[in-house]
Amino acid sequence: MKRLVSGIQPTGQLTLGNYIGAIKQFVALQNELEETEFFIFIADLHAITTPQDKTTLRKAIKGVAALYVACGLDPEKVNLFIQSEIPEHANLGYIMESTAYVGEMERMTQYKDKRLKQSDGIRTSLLTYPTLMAADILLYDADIVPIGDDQKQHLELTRNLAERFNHLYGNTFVVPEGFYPKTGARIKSLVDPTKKMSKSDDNQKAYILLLDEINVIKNKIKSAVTDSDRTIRYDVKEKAGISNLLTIYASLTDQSIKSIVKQYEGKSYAEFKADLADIVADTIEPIQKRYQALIHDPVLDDILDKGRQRASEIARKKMVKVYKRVGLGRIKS
Ligand code: ATP
Ligand code: LTN
Repeated sequence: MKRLVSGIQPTGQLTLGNYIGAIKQFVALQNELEETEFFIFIADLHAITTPQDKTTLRKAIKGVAALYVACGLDPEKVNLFIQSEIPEHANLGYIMESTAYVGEMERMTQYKDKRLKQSDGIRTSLLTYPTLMAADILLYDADIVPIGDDQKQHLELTRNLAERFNHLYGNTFVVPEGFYPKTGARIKSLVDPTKKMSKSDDNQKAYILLLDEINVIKNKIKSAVTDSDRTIRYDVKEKAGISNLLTIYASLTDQSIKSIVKQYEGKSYAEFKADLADIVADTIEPIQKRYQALIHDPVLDDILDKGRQRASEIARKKMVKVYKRVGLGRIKS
């Protein structure tokens, strides 16, 4: 049986970018992939690489879990759990720090970008973040890791670390493959379509939150930055805004961009945006209803307990093997 692993951070609230780039893929994959066990976790340890308010963080952890299920993740098929509840993630993270080189960490573009946004007080864990991510994946011998393309570099590093460790200590880890969505790999900001849609953006108009009010969502789409030209066509360089909206349209309706462009030949941006606003609203409204029903339901804790139990079983065994390979601790007589 193969294994699929992916994580999502409980920082801020989930955006349409997260939905299209990650959650929607998980939901499709859970129904498509046979003979594959799914491990999806809330990466709360990753969240504290930057300062967090503890009450907000606690709330976001369960909120993200509830939203995953509301978006269609099936707890019968998927082990959904919280990263910090499995201490082996941090344990293996340290082993990965002892496998990786500082130069490799410093070359990570996400680190370089995030460091620029902060002037001082940059936490060491922000630098070593990719080693924890590698641990998240290697702990479960993941074969498949679905991620947005912004995480490609981290996955490449994970593959290198797995190979390096296997070479140093003997074959221990499966070298994972990335799995990138065809459309919607990177949804862009609605205000500056050259940047990715990010929940940590300072401008609230840049992103659509899955829990934004429906009217707010529609307005954000309608006021998305486009260009002064009038034709609706896909051209990321010249028409980044419209191209981004086309990508969203295509992902949510499972149509090709080509057929959408044809459908809107001769139509105005306003018409196109109004239709897209309805499509986005129709996707998100039922998710919000399911979320409201679930967030205070004890069944959510049952789901997270069940996920933790299964994840823990595998993680514990793996760490015993890793410690043995590295020569840590004592051999039980
Ligand atoms: P931040 O925006 O605060 O940097 P993030 O949303 O990128 O955070 P995560 O919450 O860890 O970070 O992302 C979860 C998943 O969603 C990842 O697989 C990531 O690649 C994907 N994702 C995030 N933003 C987008 C986006 N704009 N388009 C497509 N996928 C995205
Ligand atoms: N770094 C990822 C979230 C993440 C992840 C993982 C994804 C943490 N651990 C393991 C896949 C597998 C992000 O910021 N999107």
